[in-house]
Amino acid sequence: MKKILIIVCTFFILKVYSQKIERSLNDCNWTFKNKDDSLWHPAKVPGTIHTDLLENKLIPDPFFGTNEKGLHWIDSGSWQYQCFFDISPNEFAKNHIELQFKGLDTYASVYLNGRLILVADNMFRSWATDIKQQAIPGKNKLNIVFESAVLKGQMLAKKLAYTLPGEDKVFTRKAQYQYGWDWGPRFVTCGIWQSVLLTCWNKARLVSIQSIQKTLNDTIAELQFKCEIESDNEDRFYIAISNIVSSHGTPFTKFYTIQTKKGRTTYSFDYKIQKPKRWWCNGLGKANLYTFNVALDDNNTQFDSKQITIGLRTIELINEKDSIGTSFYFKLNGIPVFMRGANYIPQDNFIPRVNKAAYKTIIKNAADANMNMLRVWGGGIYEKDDFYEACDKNGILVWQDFMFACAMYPGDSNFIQNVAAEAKEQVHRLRNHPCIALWCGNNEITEGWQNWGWQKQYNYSKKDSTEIADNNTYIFDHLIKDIVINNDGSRPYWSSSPSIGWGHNESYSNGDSHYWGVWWGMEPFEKYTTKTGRFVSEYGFQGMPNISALSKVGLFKNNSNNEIDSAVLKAHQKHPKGYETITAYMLRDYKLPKNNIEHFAYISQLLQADGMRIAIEAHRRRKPYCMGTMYWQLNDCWPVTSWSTIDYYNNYKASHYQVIRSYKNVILSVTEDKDSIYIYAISDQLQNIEKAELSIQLAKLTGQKQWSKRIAVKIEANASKVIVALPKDILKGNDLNNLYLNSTLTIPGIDSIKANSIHYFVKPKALQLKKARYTITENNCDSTQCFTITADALMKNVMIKIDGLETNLSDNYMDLLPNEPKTIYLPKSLNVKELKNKIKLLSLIDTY
Ligand code: BMA
Repeated sequence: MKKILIIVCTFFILKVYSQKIERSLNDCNWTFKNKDDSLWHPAKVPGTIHTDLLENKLIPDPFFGTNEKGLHWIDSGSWQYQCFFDISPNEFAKNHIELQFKGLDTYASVYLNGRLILVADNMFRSWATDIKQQAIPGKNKLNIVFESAVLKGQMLAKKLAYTLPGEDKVFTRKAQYQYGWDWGPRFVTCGIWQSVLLTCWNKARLVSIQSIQKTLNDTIAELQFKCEIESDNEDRFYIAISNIVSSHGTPFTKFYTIQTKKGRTTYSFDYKIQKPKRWWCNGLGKANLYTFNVALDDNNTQFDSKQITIGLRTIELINEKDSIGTSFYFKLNGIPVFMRGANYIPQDNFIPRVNKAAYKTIIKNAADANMNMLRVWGGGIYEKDDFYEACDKNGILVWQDFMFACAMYPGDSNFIQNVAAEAKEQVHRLRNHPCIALWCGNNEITEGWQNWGWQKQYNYSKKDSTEIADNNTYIFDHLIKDIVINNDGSRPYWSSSPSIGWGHNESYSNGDSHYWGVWWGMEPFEKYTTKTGRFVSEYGFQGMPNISALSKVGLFKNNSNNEIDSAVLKAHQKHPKGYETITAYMLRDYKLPKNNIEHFAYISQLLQADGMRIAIEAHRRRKPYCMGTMYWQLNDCWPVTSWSTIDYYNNYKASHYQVIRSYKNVILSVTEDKDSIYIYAISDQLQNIEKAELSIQLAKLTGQKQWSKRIAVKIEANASKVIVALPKDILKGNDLNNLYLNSTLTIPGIDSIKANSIHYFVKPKALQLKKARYTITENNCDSTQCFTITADALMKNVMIKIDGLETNLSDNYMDLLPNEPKTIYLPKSLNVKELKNKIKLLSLIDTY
């Protein structure tokens, strides 16, 4: 008996002795102070210096009013963080005690019990060090000193004989938008921006797992798992790989034996999945995912385990010479897919405030808007895991920029080594995600260097100019490209977006294009129809945030500042000519509202929505010439007037409702020339619609039908086609200012409308709108909450507001046709009966 007990105890002790212990040090009562102060204050990890100062009421809200200006002192200081944590006897007994910082922003010196253990200089890398030598059993003191990135940038810049475009910030590997952007304030923050982990382990551990898809067809997926294992000695272990998602068949484990070497070695294991379910992007099918558990064992003990989630799909970028120029489109699982998406920027200036729920919400919003791709733009951050997990689940492909934007970067060896380590780490972290579709070297560096007049502005000598160009060519055409090829190899690499600037005609026939003739070039929206690239990865127009967002940051604090030229409004517009540009475009299409900021904000949103509609429809009509439309920009990092379609508080602007409509799988789009009206059906569906009915009606704004027609049509799969061309004779005898054309596509036997388009023949300001009478009725709509609005004349751009409530609705800012009821759905959690009296409508005529 005693013997058995000894064996059991030894086994148990051995097992405990061997198992890895991993825990977070986020909650070990962190404190912070200015380096020159003596008083410590409570801090949050992950966090930033700005949010810690705010929580301790040491600064006002950085986003409120004009506060930004008064807070720049923070970025020139040095800040210190500190915490005490215990190391238990069990932890201390391990051979390895590793301290890992998932993210330090940016220039940090880390001390453990007074000894320097780590120096960090890149926000985009994680930092780990073994502290076995410096740690003590019991209480340990961890101290981190952050130096000013602004001062560090200045110091590094001085080492160069010339100034680089982008100036001091380009020397610092930290989110470039923190230095201010044309939609973002300048808060060059610092802090422990991601989690801190303590890992204690013995004998061996799993460092990383890469899943490589060797073969994929309907019967089989052949995978290879590459596991990097760190081992103290030559030893024998088992690797157990289990498919743990029961919806993909019985969970099943495969065992492999390995003989380790001392140090880090990568081992490969083959794994087969029968009848694989492919991962599809939103709109084309289910985003099927497979989760695997990988365990490292010997006969008795599990030393380590990790989970990875993958999707089985092929992704290709088709970038080939053709009769037009050079194509740029993606094939997913062998099928050319038109990308409908947006550019994404960080959701806050202070990233640690963005939690998992916020990531889920924004990606759900993108999926609900019928998007299938987002571009993670190069002036922000490589997003957190939560972002990519949400994209994997929602079928949102990701165009991933490396974090370089609108500037030229240095080429000294420290910088290059730092960038190489960063790129490698990020490719390793993200390469298992099925959502990642493309790696892109940077945003607008080729474009900037060739077209923005930098050579003249900075008066470079020939030698300096060549050096700057060569350094950047090296970074983006060699260094990062090779890292992608060697560490991923399954996705395409594109060195700079766009490859050609919008001032050159070739940009419309080659590669991806950023078309900024509208907005920056003051060209009319109609230019979107002619200046269409092969894949338009940026274009956009500003719209103000909802007035509720602006009041949160103090717009209506006192009555005197509720005008367009108030200091608060100016502070929340970062484009040098933002409001001027909005006003100039407004005058073209709308009547300028008189001294009413609420109306001005509303019309600015309509204008933005018009721009989005015109551009998206133009791009989609040109399919397959054009195979992608990604507007600038999905979201905001603070409350601001910007190109975003969703404001900082997650309110949809009019443009976002428009995007939802314009990004549907099947849409109708109407164009005119001198003699004819063309109705296009654009389908991204993979199946033909053999029998559909198109009903077309010409009516007065008050509803009197002038002309109508019904025809049977076929909608071709994955194509854009004119399904009807009507002679303009049908307009004869009508006043175009009092007319609309309503086209509706239905499928016999199915109740709901497949696609719809309302077309006007004049600008909104010329429409002879009449004040409509309307009713709002509660509806019986099964398990959801809804109400129906019916108006007796056309109501242009009805903005539904529910007093005291901020919520996104199933539709808003839409045109209501005379006597055609429109049902609006609310989130289930709301009660329409209670809210009915609070529903208010504003339409265009109310602003006259
Ligand atoms: C694009 C972006 C950003 C900028 C936007 C609007 O080109 O890459 O640099 O915010 O234009 O100006």
